[in-house]
Amino acid sequence: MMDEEILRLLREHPSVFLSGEEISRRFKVTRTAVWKRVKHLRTLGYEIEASTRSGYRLIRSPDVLTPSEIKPLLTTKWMGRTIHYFHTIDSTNSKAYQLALQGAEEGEVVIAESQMKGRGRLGRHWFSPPFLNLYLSVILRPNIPPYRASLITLMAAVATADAIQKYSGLLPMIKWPNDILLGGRKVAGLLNEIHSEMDRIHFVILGIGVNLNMDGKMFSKEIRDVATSLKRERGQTISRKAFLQSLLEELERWYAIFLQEGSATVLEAWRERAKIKGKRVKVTSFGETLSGVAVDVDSDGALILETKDGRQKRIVAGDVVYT
Ligand code: BTX
Repeated sequence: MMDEEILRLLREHPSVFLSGEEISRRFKVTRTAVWKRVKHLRTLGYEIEASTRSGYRLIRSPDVLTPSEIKPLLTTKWMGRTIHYFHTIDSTNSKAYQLALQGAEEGEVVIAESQMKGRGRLGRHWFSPPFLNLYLSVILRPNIPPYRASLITLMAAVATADAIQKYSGLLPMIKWPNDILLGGRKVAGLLNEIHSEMDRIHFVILGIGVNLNMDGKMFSKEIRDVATSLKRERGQTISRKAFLQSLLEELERWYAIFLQEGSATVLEAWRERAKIKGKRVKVTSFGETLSGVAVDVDSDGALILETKDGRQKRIVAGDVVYT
């Protein structure tokens, strides 16, 4: 807590030194205690100039996703205004789920620098090394029936793809239902979990993982050929803070569009990014694998597949491979 307060004070006076005495007076602690906090902040990557005569001055902040780093950058009205930040956590989705059960509000966000048990769909693992990427979960409380919840996944995929494009100039594609690809490789994944009754959603946890600064060799062997990062594609280090700001902005914008205009605008943007119509695909859904041609997604976000015998199948969940 005191670290955050000291940082706030130093940020408020970017071009002058603040004396140790002044800081210690403000927080009613000794000058030695202030010096200890400064040393600690330095270990976190804050570059703080210290002079025995003049005091302390903040030179540069590290690219960490703490609330005090993120909040001044936020342009959103409500999304991400409350941030639950963790250095390490099992899974941001699990934490957000717990918080939502305890009454956390729509727009509260859980962010972690790394995840020990980052989750993909169907019990799969999401590779989540520290300080390189983005792992976040947003709590939403949409007033829609549960059968329409997969539209939230589509909405979030569009928002994530837009944030990537706006930030990097690269052109991401969406693969049904939840992969964001750059150059055919997965740069981001979405895991949405809902808590609902038969006809009412209590909340949706929108889990988003975006690979930002991982280099090729940092990916585990299993995913090296199928995964990528923005840095890998763009050849430049990405500011995680700036990207997060962009992502929250796009999520807030697309969620508002979804709530106000219904699914049509979201689906149009999704189709434009997915270009799925006419693609030959193999879909695995609930243990069954089907081959055919993708026709479209319907108004609830389900995939419509035309099988060899000319019949159309509606698939609500599954994995797609292009063939
Ligand atoms: P998915 O089931 O579609 O994808 C998981 C598969 O993707 C894995 O089996 C592996 O092959 C591959 N993979 C694993 N890690 C990565 C990675 N970092 N980059 C690219 N490919 C990878 C996708 O599930 C949903 C992922 C959501 C992750 C977010 S992070 C924040 C939130 N918290 C949490 O626990 N999960 C979500």
